[in-house]
Amino acid sequence: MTFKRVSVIGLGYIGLPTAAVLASRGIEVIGVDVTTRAVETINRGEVHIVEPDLDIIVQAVVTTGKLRATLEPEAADAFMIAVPTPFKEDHVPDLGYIRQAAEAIAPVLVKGNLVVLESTSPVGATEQLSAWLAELRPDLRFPHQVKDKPDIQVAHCPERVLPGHVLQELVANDRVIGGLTEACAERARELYQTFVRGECITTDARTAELCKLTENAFRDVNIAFANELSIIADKQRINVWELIALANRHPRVNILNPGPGVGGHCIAVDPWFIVAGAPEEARLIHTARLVNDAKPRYVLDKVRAAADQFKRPVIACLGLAFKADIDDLRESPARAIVEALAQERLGELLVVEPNIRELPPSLAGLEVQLVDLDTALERCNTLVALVDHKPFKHIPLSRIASKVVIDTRGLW
Ligand code: SAJ
Repeated sequence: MTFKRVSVIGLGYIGLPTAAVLASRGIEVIGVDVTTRAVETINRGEVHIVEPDLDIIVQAVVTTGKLRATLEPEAADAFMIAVPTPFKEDHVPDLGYIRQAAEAIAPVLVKGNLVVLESTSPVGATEQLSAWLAELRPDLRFPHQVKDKPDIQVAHCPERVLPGHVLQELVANDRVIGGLTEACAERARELYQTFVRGECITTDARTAELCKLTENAFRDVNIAFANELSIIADKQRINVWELIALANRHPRVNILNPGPGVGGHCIAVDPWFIVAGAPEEARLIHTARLVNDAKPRYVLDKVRAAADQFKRPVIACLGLAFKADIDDLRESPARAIVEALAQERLGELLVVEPNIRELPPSLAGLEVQLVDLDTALERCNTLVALVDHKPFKHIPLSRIASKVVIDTRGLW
C-alpha cells in the first residue's frame, strides 16, 4: 500500500524539513505543531527556523497545497514524530513531548497505520511509545502486544542530519530503521524510500535507538579528546593546532578540533541518555561529557588572566552561536562564556555575531554591546575567538598583532 497522506508531528528543525521534502515527492503532508505561530507561519508559506533553502521548498509545497500545518492531528496513513527529547535536571531523559505526541495522535489512529518515532531517544522509548498508544486506544492491537499482524505498526528511525546541511543530508544520508517487529521496520522502510536516496537499513528498535546515541557519543568522546589535549598542550606551552596537524599525518590518526566546549542540543545531550541507561558501565562516555562541559570554565580563566594585564580591559568576543556559520545560540558554549564575562564586569565587553541582529534576552540588559567586526578590532585590547565563522577567518594578522589573543578555535 502506498502512502497518500503522511502526518509529521513537531515542525521544528527536523520535522519541518522532513515534511517539506515528503510533500515535494507528491505526498499529501499534514504538519502538526503545538505552536500557533509556527502553524500560521508555515501556512503562509514561510519558515520560523533558519536552514539554507528551507524557505524555498516550504513556499513551493504550501503553494501547491501538498503541505498544510495544523494544531490538531488528522487521520493519515503514517505518523512521523519529531518532537524534542531533552533531559531533566539530573540528566535523565525527558520523554514528556513523546507522551504528548502519543496523546495527540491516538484519537485519529486507524487500523493499518504506521507510527515512526524520529526523535533521538533512549533505549526502550519506541516500545514505551507503543505502550502509551495501546493504553490510549485499547480497541487496537500494537506490536509490543502481538508480534503477528498488529493493527498499528511502530518503528524508530532516528534523524541524523547536520544543522546547516539538513535538506541535502535528509535525502543523501543512509537511514537506520528499527521496527518493533520486522514487518514494522519493512513498512517504515517503504515510507523512507519515497524520499531517501541513501540506503535504508532495517534492524530492531532498540538497536536503532542506541545506534543514534552512539553516533553522537562517538563524536562527543572524540571532541573531548581534542579538548583535553588542548589543555595539556597549553600547560606544556605547545601549540595544539600544530600538534594535531602533525599527529593527523599518521594514516590512522584523525583528531577532531578543540573548541570552547560542545554546544547544540544533540551532542551535548544524547550521551547522557547512554549514561542514564548504563550508569556503571558508561565511564568513558560520562567522562567525555564532563571534560567538554568543563571547557568553557577553562576559557573563562584564560580571559580573566588576559584581562588582568590591562588597567582598562576592552574584551571583544567573536561569535555567540554554538558552531560556525549558523544563527543558533541555543546551548552555545560561546554564549555561556559571554554571559559569564558580562556578569563579572571584567571590563568593557564587545561581541561580534554576524548571524544575528540583536543580542539574545539572556544578554540584553547586561553591559555588553553587539558591534561589527571592524569596531571590535579597532577598540579591543583582548580578543577572544569563540566561533570559527567565515568572516573571522579573513582577519589580517596585522590587525590582531598588538592584542592579547585567546583563540579557542585555531582561527589564526
Ligand atoms: N565541535 C568541536 N570540535 C569538532 C566538531 C564539533 O568543538 O571537531 C563542536 C561544535 O562547535 C558544536 C558541537 O561540537 O558546538 C556540535 O557540533 P557538530 O557539528 O559536531 O554536531 P551537531 O550538534 O550540529 O549535529 C550532530 C551531528 N551528529 C554527528 O555528526 C555524529 C548530526 O549528524 C546529528 O543529526 C545531530 O547531531 C543530531 O540532531 O543529533
